[in-house]
Amino acid sequence: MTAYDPENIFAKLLRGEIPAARVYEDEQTLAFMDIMPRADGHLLVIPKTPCRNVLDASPEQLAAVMQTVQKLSKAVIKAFSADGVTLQQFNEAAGGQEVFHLHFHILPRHEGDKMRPPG
Ligand code: D5M
Repeated sequence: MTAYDPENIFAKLLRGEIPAARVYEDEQTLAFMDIMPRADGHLLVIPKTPCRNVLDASPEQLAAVMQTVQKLSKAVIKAFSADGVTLQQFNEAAGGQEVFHLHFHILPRHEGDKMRPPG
């Protein structure tokens, strides 16, 4: 697997080199609004430590990120009066990954809605 690139955009965001609409932070994870939202309230959750994707993640990184994903999934359902959430996560270019720092998408969903296409 390709090595972690510390110049990826989420690494820059973690270092404060580029802005982000941060919505949640704890010792191990950060969550912010997706810049190309496919649903209102579309969030991304990332570990604060270097990690390319799920294939590269330690059990501790996975546990921390998933705990934040669960917490924020419940929070966005409340905040957006949603009926559920879609979680998305991509690994390597062939798997649809574009930013090579582990991240989970949280997309609030409403009964009968259609998720907007990327872009
Ligand atoms: O796609 C990467 C996702 O990350 C995509 O939904 C856009 C989002 N993105 C890219 N740059 C930013 C910044 N600067 N802030 C917030 N969101 C961003 P994936 O296919 O999941 O790797």
